[in-house]
Amino acid sequence: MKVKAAVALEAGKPLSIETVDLEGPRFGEVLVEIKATGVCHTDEFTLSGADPEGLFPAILGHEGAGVVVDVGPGVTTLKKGDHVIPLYTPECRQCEYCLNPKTNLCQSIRSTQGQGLMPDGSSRFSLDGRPVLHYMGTSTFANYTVVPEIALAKIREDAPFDKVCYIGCGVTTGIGAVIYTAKAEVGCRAVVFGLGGIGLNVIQGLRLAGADMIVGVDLNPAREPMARKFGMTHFVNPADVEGDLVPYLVSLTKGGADYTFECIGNVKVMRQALECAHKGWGTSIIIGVAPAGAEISTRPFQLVTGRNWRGSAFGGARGRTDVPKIVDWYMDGKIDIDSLITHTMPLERINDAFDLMHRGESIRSVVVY
Ligand code: NAD
Ligand code: AHE
Ligand code: ZN
Repeated sequence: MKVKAAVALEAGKPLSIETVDLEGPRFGEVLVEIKATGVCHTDEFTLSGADPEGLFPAILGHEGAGVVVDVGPGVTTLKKGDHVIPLYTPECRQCEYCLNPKTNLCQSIRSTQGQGLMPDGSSRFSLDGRPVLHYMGTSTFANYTVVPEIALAKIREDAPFDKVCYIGCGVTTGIGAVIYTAKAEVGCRAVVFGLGGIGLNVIQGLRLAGADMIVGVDLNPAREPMARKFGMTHFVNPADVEGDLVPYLVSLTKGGADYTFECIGNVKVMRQALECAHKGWGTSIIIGVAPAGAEISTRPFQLVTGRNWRGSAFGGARGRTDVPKIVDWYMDGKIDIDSLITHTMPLERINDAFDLMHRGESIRSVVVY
């Protein structure tokens, strides 16, 4: 079939709106009509050329929601008409990783997914007869996409696509990092670095968890009002701090934070986030994605003296199990998604979403098909 897609033809160039060919679903695959998709900083990261796994031409996008249109042979858990959220972290429920309660990183299709291919090693998309690669197994910057059955969460049918698409990445990543990865306790103190589409969800996760102190750190002062609305108790703009930021934050949190979250992708900030975690027990969680070649560093003494350095992908959530529950939290009014969706646009204007992100003017832009 012919589908409308924003194609990343090469790194560092705007997306190109094209009519591309999409083959139907093969064994274990599902054809999904994407109704809405968010634009995450990770899409920008890959488009920029900073992603060591970035491949071109490809159809980016990993924060979508839509409806099942057709299923391939062997598909048993989904049917035409089901509402779904594509999962860049699938959940096969059978691999060594899925069977280990310590991780959400299902590895059953990770290698082909990283090569921009479906599990059988081929692409369903093509343009003028030449293959176009998938991205993160989801490719939601197309109005129809093919996704493996194990990479689709079935969600309730009354949930609005243009809001719950954000649960496909940012909402789950932020809230999940607090609930599933940190397992933050009532009364904890936390510092959140980066108050964008991810960091603000970390803040609402901390509020859900009952944190006593939620410090937000961002260079963009315009982020303060929204962060306060979501539960931030203290705002710190590093540009306004005289001297080193780390001792300032250690003093503000009365000895260091129980939990810190890096939601930027800046390795210098990752070090600051570790070093303002409390001696003896503080845990720092890296969420931000850093460019190819970047490395983190600290004095090993920081770890010897009881700080913990961890990372979180997709908030530690197991998508087919946890995403429908997070959709329920939204529908029950337990979490706010609407306030964070600052811009919506048709696919033809998707490059505006990247411009707004670069200028720090949007929290989340959502493309509605
Ligand atoms: P965003 O652009 O919406 O937000 C980033 C925020 O960081 C902005 O508010 C910006 O002003 C602030 N910032 C930039 N440099 C700073 C600095 N030096 N000090 C303080 N604040 C600074 O991005 P986002 O969509 O929230 O994504 C954040 C990061 O998380 C990205 O690296 C993204 O790729 C990554 N991410 C990771 C996962 C995961 O599963 N681990 C999932 C989604 C996104
Ligand atoms: N491909 C990059 C890393 C990108 C990355 O870390 N992706 C996160 C999700 S970001 C969503 O916005 C993730 O889930 N990582 C786990 C995985 O298996 O990809 C690189 O550096 O190579
Ligand atoms: Zn994302």
